[in-house]
Amino acid sequence: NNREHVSRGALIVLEGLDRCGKTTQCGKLVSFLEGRGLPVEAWRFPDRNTNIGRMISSYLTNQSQLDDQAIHLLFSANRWEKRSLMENKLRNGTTIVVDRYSYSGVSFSAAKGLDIEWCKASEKGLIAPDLVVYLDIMPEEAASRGGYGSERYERLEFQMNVAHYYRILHDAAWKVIDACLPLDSIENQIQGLALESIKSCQKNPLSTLWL
Ligand code: NYM
Repeated sequence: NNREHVSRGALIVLEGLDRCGKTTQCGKLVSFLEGRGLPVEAWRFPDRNTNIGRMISSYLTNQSQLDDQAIHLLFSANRWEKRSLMENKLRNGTTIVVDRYSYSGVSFSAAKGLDIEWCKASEKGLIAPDLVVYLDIMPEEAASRGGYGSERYERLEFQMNVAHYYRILHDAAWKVIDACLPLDSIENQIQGLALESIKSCQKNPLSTLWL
C-alpha cells in the first residue's frame, strides 16, 4: 500500500509575545521549506476566516465584548474546527508551520486570571506539535518595536503576565531562541530545527496535547 511510504509531515509551532517576530519567521521558514521542495503550508491561529474566527476577530478589535471564559472557548473551538484537516494534511506528508497554537490559548487566558488547568482542558486532545519554537523577548523590548497595534492584549502590563504563563508551559520539547538576535541568525536556527524535526518526527506517531 502506497500510503505507508508517505512519510508524515511535521507540526511546527512558533510562539511568543506580540511583536516577537513570529509572523516574519513563519513566512521565512515556509519559503525555505518550499525551496527545498518539501510539501508545506502556513497556518495561523486564530484563523479569522471561519465563522468562529470572525467572532474572535471582532472581539480582538474591540467591536464586541465577551466574557473571558467565552472567548477562551472560542479560541479553542477555532483550533478544534481545523483539527481533522490538520491531521489529514500531516498524515499525507504536508508539514504545517503554525503561527501560534494552544500555548497562546492557555497563556493569554491564564494571564487574565483564569485557572490554568481550566484553560488547558479545552485544548486536551488537539494534535501535539513536533516542534515548538519560542521566540524569547523581554516584554519591554517587544513594546518598543514599532509599537503595538490597537488590538486587545497589546499592552506592556498584560504581556508581562502572558510571559509568566509561557514560562510555566515551557517544557523540554520547546526550543527557545533569543528574539533579539539578528534576523538571519534566528532564521538559520529555525531552519535547522525544522529540518531536524521533519526528519525525526517519522519515528513518532502523531500524539495529542497535553503530554
Ligand atoms: N490569542 C491567540 C489568544 O488570546 N488566544 C489564542 O488561542 C490565540 C491563538 O490573539 N494577541 C491572542 C494573541 C494575540 C491575538 O493573534 C491575535 P495574532 O497572532 O496577532 O493574529
